[in-house]
Amino acid sequence: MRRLEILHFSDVHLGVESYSRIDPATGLPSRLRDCLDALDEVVDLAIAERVDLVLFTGDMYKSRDPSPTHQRELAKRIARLIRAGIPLFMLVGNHDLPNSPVRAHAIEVFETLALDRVYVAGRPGRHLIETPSGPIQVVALPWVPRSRLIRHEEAKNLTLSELNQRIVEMVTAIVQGYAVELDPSLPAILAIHGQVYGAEYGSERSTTLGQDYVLSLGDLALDRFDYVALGHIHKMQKVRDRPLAVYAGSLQRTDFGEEREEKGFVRLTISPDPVGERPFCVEWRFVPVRASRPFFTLEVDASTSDDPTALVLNQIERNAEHIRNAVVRLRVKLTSDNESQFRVADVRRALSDAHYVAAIAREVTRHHRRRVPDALAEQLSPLEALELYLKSKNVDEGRRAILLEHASRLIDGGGVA
Ligand SMILES: [Mn+2]
Repeated sequence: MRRLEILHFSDVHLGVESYSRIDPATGLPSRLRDCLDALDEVVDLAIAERVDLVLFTGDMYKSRDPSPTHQRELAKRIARLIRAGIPLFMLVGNHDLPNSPVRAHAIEVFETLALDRVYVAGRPGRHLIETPSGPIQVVALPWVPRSRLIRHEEAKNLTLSELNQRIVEMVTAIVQGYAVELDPSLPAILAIHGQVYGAEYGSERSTTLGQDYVLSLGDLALDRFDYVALGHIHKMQKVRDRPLAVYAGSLQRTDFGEEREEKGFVRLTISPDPVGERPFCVEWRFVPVRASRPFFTLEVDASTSDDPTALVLNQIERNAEHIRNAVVRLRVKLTSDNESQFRVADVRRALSDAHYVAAIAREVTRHHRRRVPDALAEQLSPLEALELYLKSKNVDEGRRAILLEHASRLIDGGGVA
């Protein structure tokens, strides 16, 4: 065997298009473009470096019902790999799976077509893949839906954690069964879509993380594998060293929980190693994706400012580099005293270099109301009271005059039908 060059990527989520601008010419959302550009970087590098295998560890789409446009765009990229003679192995993730086992999963069509060098794992299995540099073994563990392993009558008497425990036991036994059948003279990869113990995930992901089964890598006959390719968690991370186990992470950020995560994919080389415990050694590097859309949160504490708008505009200017082309959210702290001085239209205009403004969130601290002494309150006319109120809210004079004029007309107009 020669050196095996492998590219591992994951969690594409074609169809996640929130925070998009709509291209007026094509009507397509800009975040679809982002996803496709990232996917192109994967395919371009695989072809430029003539890798032996491209490995995808699940969640190709946002949902199990991708649109024809999403399917066509993926098919174009797969066709490029096929033309270049590069084998592609794809795992099915939870987002790609239908509810019913008789329905097709979202990438099943590529299996049904029986394409040369394209492998799709919708269920656990052991695969022998011929690559330009020799054969490699892949044990596949796609997402396993609860309903496929445990019958409904059985499941209804179990708690969630008992159910998950059962799934972990079954899945672990399946992997161990495949592991003993592996040829120790050939390199072997374990490819998993799912959560494993010891992995970290972003704070704001509103998925089912926490409710699903969690695998313990140490129980999965790891001494038989040279690399564990992981998918499902969007944060790129190495989970262990021997054998190397890595979450490639997603190619794009899907929400602000992933703001600080670097996005990309994994390039690894498996080469013969005459001295090691296994006959192979693995080197790897993380390749950042240039097309990954930055996310940026700007927090401004304007609670002591007389002119919160000016303060925020100044902060926007200082952070211009982070804001340009990014999905931006602004969080500004105000008080009930200066809230009315915050001119959101001006702020929005100043953010026009952003790719998308996700939110301008005001956090207002309510001060104790300035109470008008009771005796005085008795003497005030409604208009005078309103004027006092507007002054206390720092509404400027011109606007105050307009509001008072309208109020006066309302009060004098009297009769409401
Ligand atoms: Mn997933």
